[in-house]
Amino acid sequence: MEDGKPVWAPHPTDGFQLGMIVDIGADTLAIEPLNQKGKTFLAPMNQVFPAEEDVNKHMEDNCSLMYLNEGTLLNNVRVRYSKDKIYTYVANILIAVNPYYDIPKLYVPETIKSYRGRSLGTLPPHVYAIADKAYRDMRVLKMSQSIIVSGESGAGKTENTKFVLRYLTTSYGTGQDIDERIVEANPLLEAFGNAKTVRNNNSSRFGKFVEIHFNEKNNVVGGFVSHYLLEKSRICMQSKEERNYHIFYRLCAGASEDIRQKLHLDSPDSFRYLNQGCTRYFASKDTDKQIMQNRKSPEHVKLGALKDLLLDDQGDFNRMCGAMKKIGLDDTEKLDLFRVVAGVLHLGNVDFEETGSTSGGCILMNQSSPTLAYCADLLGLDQEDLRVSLTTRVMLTTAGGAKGTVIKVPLKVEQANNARDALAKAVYSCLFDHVVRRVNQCFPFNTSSNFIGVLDIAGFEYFEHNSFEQFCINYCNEKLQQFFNERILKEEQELYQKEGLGVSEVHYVDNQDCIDLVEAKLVGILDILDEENRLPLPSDQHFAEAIHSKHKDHFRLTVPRKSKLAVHRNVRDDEGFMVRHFAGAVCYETTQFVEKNNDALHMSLESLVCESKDKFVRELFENSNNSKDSKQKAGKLSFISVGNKFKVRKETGSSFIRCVKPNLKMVSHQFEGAQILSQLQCSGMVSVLDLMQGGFPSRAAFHELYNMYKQYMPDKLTRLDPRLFCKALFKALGLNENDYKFGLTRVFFRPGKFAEFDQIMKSDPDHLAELVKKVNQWLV
Ligand code: AOV
Ligand code: MG
Repeated sequence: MEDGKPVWAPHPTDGFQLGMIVDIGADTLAIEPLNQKGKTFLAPMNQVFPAEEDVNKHMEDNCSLMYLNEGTLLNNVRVRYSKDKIYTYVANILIAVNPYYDIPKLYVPETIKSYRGRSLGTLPPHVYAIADKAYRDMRVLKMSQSIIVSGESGAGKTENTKFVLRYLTTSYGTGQDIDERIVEANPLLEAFGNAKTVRNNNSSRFGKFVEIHFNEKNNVVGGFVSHYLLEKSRICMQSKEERNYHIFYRLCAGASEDIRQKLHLDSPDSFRYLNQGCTRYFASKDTDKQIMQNRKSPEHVKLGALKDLLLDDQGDFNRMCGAMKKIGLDDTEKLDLFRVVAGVLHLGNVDFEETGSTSGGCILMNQSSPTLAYCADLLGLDQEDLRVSLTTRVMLTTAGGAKGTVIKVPLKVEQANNARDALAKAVYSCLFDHVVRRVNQCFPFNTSSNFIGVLDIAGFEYFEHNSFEQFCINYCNEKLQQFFNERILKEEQELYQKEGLGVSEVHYVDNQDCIDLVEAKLVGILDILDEENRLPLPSDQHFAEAIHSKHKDHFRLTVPRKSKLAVHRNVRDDEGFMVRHFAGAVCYETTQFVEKNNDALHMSLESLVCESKDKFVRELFENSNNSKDSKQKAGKLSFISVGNKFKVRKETGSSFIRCVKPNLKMVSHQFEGAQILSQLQCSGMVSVLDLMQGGFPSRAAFHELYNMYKQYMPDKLTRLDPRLFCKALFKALGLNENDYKFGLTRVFFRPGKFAEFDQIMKSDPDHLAELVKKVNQWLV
């Protein structure tokens, strides 16, 4: 960095601000902001970066900039966002900023058509270009492809995933039902697996990997959805401004009178599982306005539905029913789903109170209420059996040598509440498994040559209170980050090698130690947790102690400072642990870890539902193999497998889409620099830039350059083969030899140098004539 040249220096809210270096200290720089003369401030040297000469210029591929660093990346993304150009490449990686409004024509059928068969970079950056690249790679390399979509909640992962699916089925489908079904499965999955949270009105509370399968002619033949980690705690409890899964409210709002009566439905306010959170769709006026802009459906506008917030769920109910019909669910199947949903709602309303007797058990509160009867009826259970199973627990005693005597232990109120909630969670999560299974039956295929898979899982999460869910999600992301590092960095090095560039190896931070900390046999946190669950009296506290004692001096693990955990709750020091993830340190509270890993449904309840009179309910449990041990394994395996899936599937090609949330208000045209910067850092984009800055990020094949520039050049030169043509041209132009390298098939440029070269070639005619003269001279 030189004196007098503009630099990007840290700014608390914008991320970076433009300034000039006015003094250089030992490890700090004195910076004078460009727009605030005289307001000089100090900044750490490693947080100040050279800026481009023209900061209003933007590039489709960030690697075409002269300086590759977090300052120029953030600025490039910002300038583009302000012009509604939400997509930007960093080499082959796509950055997608959520616009929070419908950008005209961005996704229309004509746009889909225009991207078909076009290589990356020939048209403006787009999620369609990534989809088409995956398709072409699959066809040419005869190899399945994965597209990994990541980003924080509300960044646009699910929307972009849907655009990819829509693109592939439209462009490469056979025009049959199946294409439409792959797209229409989404509303159904979202009804059961999405909910309103403070971060996203339509937040996916499960991860998914959607595969589109192709035959040997590379046409769409079917699809397959795998899902991971449905957030179960939400079924029984939501925070104030959040909601339960959409389906509950939609059913209450939209069901026909006939169904309402059959299922004894009422307003959401009357159900415990719904009335702790917000029972309406939109929490604030701001989001209402936003949604109003987003939703263009005529029925909304006509009904003035946004005033009456309930009506939105009604509209969504109708849309969902439409989608169900399109994918082939008949009325009986639909009613099966609704019956179980209603059953869960009524189950939630069952209340207990102390008996007052010495046995210390509990009884049903308000015995005359029909709640229990409704629930038993809807789930096909015997009312009396249900009551007994909720208030007692069957245990096998070993006392007095009489091995295996069955006794019934009365439950305390709190235990009965837990049993009820465990049952609700088990029923609903089996129902969700069923929905996914059912959706998969809608696009079956006999044979498939290859697939393109799209992974949409929650990104790295870090809240004020972090529990088991965040732990699982962050662990998944740790695995995905490792995969990203290996893929991007390894590929880059392999390319340099293949082209004979002789560039020294690039280094990156390996996070294997963090992954081991979680998944290692016996000493990994997951195994320690399982071990805890096997104890007669598992406790969160003992679990935390076990972790700390097994990993005393682990670089990635520390005991959180008291202040961190104990701010709002009375949590003891040892009831938590802090993990240094690749994206930052996160403090986990172990409260409820044991319970959440377990979600134990006690034996009597389990056998009760397994023997339900209702065939549908019975099958829900049969198919999901709900026995405690296998369920525990399956639950854990499902998220381990998110990460492992990619390890095993190294043989698939992969592309990355990094989604970015522009602001916390969920509004359009607002770019909050600092928090966008932190997302770019977390997603590994900044490390990629570091790699590129030291390497040769822009590259062009000889024949491409030849075709691009031969029109400007004299005949003598165009008779050379493309490689020699380029060599001669570069020499004639007097390009600095440090700025580029010739590989076997292409030329590699240092950051920004290709753009410089291109500018010379496309300069005004006089200048070009001058150039041609030079080339001629050189050739003589
Ligand atoms: P997420 O999948 O990343 O969050 P979504 O894909 O659900 O985020 O996006 C959140 C909301 O942003 C959507 O409901 C849209 O209103 C809006 N949005 C996203 N992308 C676009 C786009 N390209 N054009 C217009 N609006 C968009 V989460 O599932 O919460 O992690 O868990
Ligand atoms: Mg989502």
